Amino acid sequence: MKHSNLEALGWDSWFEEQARLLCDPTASVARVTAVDREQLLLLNDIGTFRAKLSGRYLYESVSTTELPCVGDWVCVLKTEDDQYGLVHGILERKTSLRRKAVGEAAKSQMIAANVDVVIIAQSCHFDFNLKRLERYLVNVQDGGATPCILLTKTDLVSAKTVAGQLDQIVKAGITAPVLTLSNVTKEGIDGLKAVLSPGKTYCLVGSSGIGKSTLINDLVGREVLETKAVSETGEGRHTTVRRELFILENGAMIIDNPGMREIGVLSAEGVVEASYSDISALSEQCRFRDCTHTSEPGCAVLKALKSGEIEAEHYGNFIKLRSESAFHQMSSVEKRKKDKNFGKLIKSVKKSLDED
Ligand SMILES: Nc1nc2c(ncn2[C@@H]2O[C@H](COP(=O)(O)OP(=O)(O)OP(=O)(O)O)[C@@H](O)[C@H]2O)c(=O)[nH]1
Ligand SMILES: [Mg+2]
Ligand SMILES: [Zn+2]
Repeated sequence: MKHSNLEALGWDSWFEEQARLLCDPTASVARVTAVDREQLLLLNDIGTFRAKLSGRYLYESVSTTELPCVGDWVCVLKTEDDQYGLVHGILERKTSLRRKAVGEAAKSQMIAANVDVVIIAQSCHFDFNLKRLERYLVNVQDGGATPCILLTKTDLVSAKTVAGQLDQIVKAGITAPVLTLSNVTKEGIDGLKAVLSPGKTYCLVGSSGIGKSTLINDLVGREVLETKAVSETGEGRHTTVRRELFILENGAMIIDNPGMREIGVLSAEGVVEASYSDISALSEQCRFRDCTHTSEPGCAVLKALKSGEIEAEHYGNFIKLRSESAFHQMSSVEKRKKDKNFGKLIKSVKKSLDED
């Protein structure tokens, strides 16, 4: 296997090693740029092509809880005569962005894989929400990518409103970098472009109608994505319906996503704590190492709450997020159910493969 020009797509020696262990010697590797049901759009150093999951992969990977998603690196077999490539494995993910499926405590949904930076976008106009921002930050932290915050539509609010929002972010102890921009006046776009590095993958997430696709069109330099004004009735709100990776002129990669109405928190033990830097710093001074900061004597977090050093609302968000996080809610019943759901998914994919 030779992967001379894949570095531009994020390939490195770490993935090379994964491929050596996992891929058939006759296979090559490619990156998933979009997923349409069971059909994948792949990209390698030669170009873009379509692929499907091999039956063998599906049968053998029942223990793997994930199917390929945008950003994944896969092992694929394809001859020149084949219309579709056949994917027989996913390389281990360096990072992932997931969310908790709405309404189901322990079920996760993949958003994207092998992302370097997640750009959490909120519109200054009717969308700014600190609690939601914190939820995204927890999920980004959980998957191992780096967060960056982007406030859009600055043309629709006063400079004072933007400054107030920036101030709230800082006051909440959020240390991620924050950028602001308007797709209309283009103010701030150069600032964003300056942080997008070649060979790195960025994932743009946020609510519907905040200008994600408009921004990507601007960055790509042509209308690769449909954009639409949010309707007053709230009907048909989502303009973008699939996740898709685009390569910018400077070589940076950016993933567009459908708007998310809810972001369920899904995190391993300790991740919520880790993304609240002020609370985790205080917790070093708690009397008990496993302090939950709710009722224990000698709790430094409760002390700071009493003295007003941390705000009640901030503390409340932390407690709520932690109790919501999948780790806390996962029961053995749900774990079993999760396995069953995956089995069902495999079955439906197999069925659709058989139909082709
Ligand atoms: N005033 C103003 N309008 C904007 C800005 N950015 C985007 N819009 C408009 O907002 C509407 C929604 O933009 P989209 O780019 O489709 O939003 P999206 O985030 O991709 O939405 P989904 O695909 O549904 O998630 C469109 O009518 C855009 O023209 C901005 O910075 N300022
Ligand atoms: Mg969109
Ligand atoms: Zn404590």
